[in-house]
Amino acid sequence: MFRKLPIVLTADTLIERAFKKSKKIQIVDRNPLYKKKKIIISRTDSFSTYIIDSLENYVKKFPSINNLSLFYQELIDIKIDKNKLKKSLGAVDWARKTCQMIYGTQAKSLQKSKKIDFLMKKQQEIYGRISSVLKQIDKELTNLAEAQNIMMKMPDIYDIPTVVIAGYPNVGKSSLLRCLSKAKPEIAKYPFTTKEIHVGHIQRKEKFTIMRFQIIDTPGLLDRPFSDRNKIEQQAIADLKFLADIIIFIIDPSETCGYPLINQKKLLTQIKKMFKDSIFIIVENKADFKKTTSNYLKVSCETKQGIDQLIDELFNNYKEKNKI
Ligand SMILES: Nc1nc2c(ncn2[C@@H]2O[C@H](COP(=O)(O)OP(=O)(O)O)[C@@H](O)[C@H]2O)c(=O)[nH]1
Ligand SMILES: [Mg+2]
Repeated sequence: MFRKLPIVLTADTLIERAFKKSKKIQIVDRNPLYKKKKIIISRTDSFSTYIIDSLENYVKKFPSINNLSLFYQELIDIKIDKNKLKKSLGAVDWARKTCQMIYGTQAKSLQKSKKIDFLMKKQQEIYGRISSVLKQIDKELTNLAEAQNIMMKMPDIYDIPTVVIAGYPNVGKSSLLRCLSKAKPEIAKYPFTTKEIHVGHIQRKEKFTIMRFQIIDTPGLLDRPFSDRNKIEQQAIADLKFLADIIIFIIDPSETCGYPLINQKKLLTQIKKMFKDSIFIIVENKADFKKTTSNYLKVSCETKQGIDQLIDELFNNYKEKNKI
């Protein structure tokens, strides 16, 4: 999602790179005076433009946080101080404009003069003033770099219909995610816990379009009673509310998962209370091993029985609720 953000450099590194690039410039001219003049002008231009363009790129490519989905806004809120970030972006934009102004006004006097001493003095002045502006925003650049670093590690979650899988450990959540996904699920870090988030996708051709779901397994989050949670985990669960159009809750009637059926049903009641707006599909897994007489859909991740029916239910329930 945010992997392609530009890498924000510190003031010193930016200046160093701008110098390095400008020093590579050579000019061929038989007239030694013109040659010197042209080199000074071109190098000054290269130095200034490199810095102005970099600053512009940092601000332009930064995602507008208010336009992101609520899930990301919440994630970002936990890790990043939005006001501080706004201030940093503002400061970087101010620096860009200031550098542009410094270069714009001074560049004209470079063009007019033929005195190498004067040209060199002007060049040094431009270098000095631009460098000093950059140094003033060094802290802001570091802030931006930190914010980007956090965002780049965020899981790729898109604004498309989303299925979240819940149920006690070992009931078959990861197995079901693999069963339903077209490709191997991607694994990303949940930015503020040690937990991971596993994301797969499923799509189906409908009458007029291709309908696509992302399916998410959040190991360690929706698999225990909520009273056991620390604050950060509670927040992570709360964030999932913005995502979960559908919850697939898996029950393991064989109890080979190690948890009695009665506890599994208690967890279901808890999750239902928390995810009031989501569609619930309750499945009994491990049907190859044990089946009950309940009305729940019976599936097996081993033999794939019931999986096609589950996929039908996913698409049909979503379409029905959203009147598609
Ligand atoms: N017999 C049988 N075993 C299953 C089935 N689905 C999962 N398992 C097994 O149950 C164990 C836990 O599965 P896993 O997907 O890791 O559960 P999770 O902890 O909920 O993600 C694994 O050993 C799986 O092989 C199934 O449909 N039938
Ligand atoms: Mg698992």
